[in-house]
Amino acid sequence: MVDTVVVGAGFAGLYLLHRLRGMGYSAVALESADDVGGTWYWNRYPGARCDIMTVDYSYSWDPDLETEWQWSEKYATQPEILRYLRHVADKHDLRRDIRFSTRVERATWDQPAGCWTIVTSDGNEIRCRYFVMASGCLSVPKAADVDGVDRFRGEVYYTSRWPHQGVDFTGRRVAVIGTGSSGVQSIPLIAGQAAELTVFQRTPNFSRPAKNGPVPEAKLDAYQRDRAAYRASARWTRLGVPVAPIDKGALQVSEQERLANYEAMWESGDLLPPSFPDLVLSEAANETLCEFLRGKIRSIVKDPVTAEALCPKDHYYGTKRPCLDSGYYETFNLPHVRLVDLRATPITSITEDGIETSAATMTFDTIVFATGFDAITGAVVAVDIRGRDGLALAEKWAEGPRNYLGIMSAGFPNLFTITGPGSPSVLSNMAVSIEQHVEWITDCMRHMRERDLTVIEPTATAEDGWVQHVNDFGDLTLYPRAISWYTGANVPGKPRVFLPYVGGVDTYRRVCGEVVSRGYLGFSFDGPAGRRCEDGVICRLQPDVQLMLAMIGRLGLPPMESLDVEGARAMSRSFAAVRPPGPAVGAVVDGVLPGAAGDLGYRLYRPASPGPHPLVVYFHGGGWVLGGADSDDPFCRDLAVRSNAAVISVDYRHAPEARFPAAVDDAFAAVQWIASHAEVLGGRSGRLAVCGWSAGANLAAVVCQLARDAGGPMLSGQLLVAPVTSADFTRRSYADNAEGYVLTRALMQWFWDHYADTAERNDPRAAPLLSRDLSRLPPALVVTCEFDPLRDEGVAYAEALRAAGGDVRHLDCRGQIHTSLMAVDAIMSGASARQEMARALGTFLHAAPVMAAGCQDGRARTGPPSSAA
Ligand code: N01
Repeated sequence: MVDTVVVGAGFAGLYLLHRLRGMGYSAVALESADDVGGTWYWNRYPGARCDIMTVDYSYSWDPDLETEWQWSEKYATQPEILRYLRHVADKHDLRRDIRFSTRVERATWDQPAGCWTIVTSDGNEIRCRYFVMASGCLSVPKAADVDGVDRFRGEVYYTSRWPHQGVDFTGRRVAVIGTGSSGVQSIPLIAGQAAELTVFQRTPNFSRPAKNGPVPEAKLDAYQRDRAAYRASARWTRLGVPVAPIDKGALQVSEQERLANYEAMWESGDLLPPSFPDLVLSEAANETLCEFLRGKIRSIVKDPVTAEALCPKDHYYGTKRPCLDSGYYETFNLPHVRLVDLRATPITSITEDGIETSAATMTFDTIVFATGFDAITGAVVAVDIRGRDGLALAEKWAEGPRNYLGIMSAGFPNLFTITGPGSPSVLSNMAVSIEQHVEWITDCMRHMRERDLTVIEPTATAEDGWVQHVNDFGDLTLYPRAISWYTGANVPGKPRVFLPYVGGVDTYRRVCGEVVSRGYLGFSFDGPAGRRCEDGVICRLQPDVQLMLAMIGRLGLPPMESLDVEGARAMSRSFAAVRPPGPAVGAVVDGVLPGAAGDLGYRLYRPASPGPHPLVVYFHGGGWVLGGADSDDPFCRDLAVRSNAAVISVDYRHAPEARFPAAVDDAFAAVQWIASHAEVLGGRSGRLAVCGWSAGANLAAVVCQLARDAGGPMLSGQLLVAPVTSADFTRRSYADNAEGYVLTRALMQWFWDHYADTAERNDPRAAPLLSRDLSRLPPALVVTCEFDPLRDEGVAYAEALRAAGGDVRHLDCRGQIHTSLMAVDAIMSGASARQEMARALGTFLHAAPVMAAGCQDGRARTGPPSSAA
């Protein structure tokens, strides 16, 4: 029995062994190769080298190593990296705990004993408390899924399993299948030897010149000046490499500035240069880079047909792993090199003598498969791992991996994965991510030892929450759209799930730290000291909402309620001035209409399609105290574009200058005027809905009640976004979300105090939820946000409308805060809710309008709706 069995003796396994030993744990590493090195042991093809600068792609845990090992090049070759890992193994005497040429076949959790039984390829059994898969993300070669491979009588090589003695291609006719990093790196060197080289390309990949050479001076300076500080800064970057971020998007700068950045990127020979943050988010932004790179390919490759075939057009830059190369595109200008575009002429089979495509039969002496890996999950599910109650990990992950933090999976106690799915892994500098996992896992073991705990396992709640969070983050980006090994799409039959965590090394590290500081949130422990569990979900906000809150936090602004009214209005205006403008609409017209006590401004947004359009009267938010057409402008634009309705955002008098019921009187007067002037406004008569956000939604709800009681105007629907429906602060959402989510309990109190006297707050024109009669109102969509003090009063209003027989839908926006749905083009996770709102408006406005009660039964009622108070 050993404390820990480690699978793999690559970058991760070696550090883990060292660290475990230092902490006094017994450990054995099982390695299928006959030496250390992992990926750098196997991938010996010509041209194999790293493409993150080697000073970054190296260990930071041994300070002496940092000075005693000098990298000869910016991007070290495979032999040099392998020498480095061997040196580390020798220096720290790690080999004595590694069993080479030993493959792990099976691992079974022994519940009563609380340990794992590991069965190896030589038939041995090892029992251990902890079992750690340090088996690498790119270690299981993808099976050759081309018909007839076994028939070929010539030589066959796989870049991922290259012969140790090397291959001499001199005088040979060579085929290379695959143009990922391995193909792109090896093709120029194979072309240098071969008599003929034919490259079979299914999908062109983006590649930039590596410009290899000595480590750049600036980099070396930064690194040598203070190595510890340099490494520390890498740990808190998005990609695990110290790069100064650019805070503007590609579409926010001039074309000149954008192209200058792309040119610098091309010249840098750096895989991860400073780049625009919207490249991973926006199709339009990314396309500018794609086109720049296509231009480079066209300028290098002389034959225009070949150049065009080499231009990636089916994915956005970065969504398939981009490459760095040394003369890749130039290789296609050589007379003995040709490209076969498999999209145009697919391989039909491999024959005894060569390769047959739909267009030709070609003869070869040698075929090289550079066809990639069953990435990220492949090596983990390759072992028959059985957890509690015989649960097979491969079965549990049949529809895609499920785990917590990418580190542990429920049902598999004491099993850890290093750089597993759901962690930054392949989207980061692997050296940094490996060290973080090794340290987190071993710290966790120490935590358990110190507390007399022997078994750890994530809870189902925590795991579900993490899987959701990983997917939420991925879905914000362009990554999941590509057919790539990031999504498992390269392996036939593998479930298509975006596998890595896209939130970045820094965010991920913070989250892992928070899990620990909250008592290992989401993990259950057992052992002689008893059972303990702090259950919960670590990331509940939508990722972009979380980032927005962090950014607002960094501004260090005073709470709005601590300001005077003018100060609060100025703060609101300054927010409006810096956010994205929202989509373009057909026309924007500013005008005035008669309110209850004087003219009111309005802003009309017409869709680009030919009118007349149905009309939506919109009331802005701002606690009846601040805001206006400007503050809610992007949302109104978005609504107009998505719903194809004309949106008319009307002003109303603000408190405290004009207190309750001035805003209500204005809102109702505006709706009445718009209803009778629809055609003048370019709208369609008889198709009118109301909408509002926050205090504006309060007014929209009240207007519907007033219109019903007054016998008109006829309204087709009401869209209430995060509405204020009562002044009751005792609901749970007020306690849960009192602080931290922009709209605070204190701010809401401040708004109410400015708007209405305490006695007036029970008037249903201030608190529509308190109306005694909620029947015969227009169909409604009530939208609430999970982290909003107003959430429960919105829910209560939807329930009350339904109880009164209304046609009402409630949309609960998971992970959103009160203000986030308004942040068009900033909070992308709100887009589906905004689409849902637009769809609801479309349904309202294309159905027959609801007749106000008075019109239907001839008993028009005027005055305020009846109060339940
Ligand atoms: O594998 P890949 P790789 N018929 O999956 C094609 C890392 N790495 O070994 O895209 C025809 O990227 C496949 O086509 P398609 C790095 O993270 C790093 O090159 O599926 N073609 C693709 O072109 C990298 O991303 C370095 O349409 C077939 C190619 O084979 C990762 O490892 C160096 C096919 C596979 O490309 C994997 O790279 C090397 C078929 N049946 C690798 N099946 C560094 O520089 C597959 N293909 C550090």
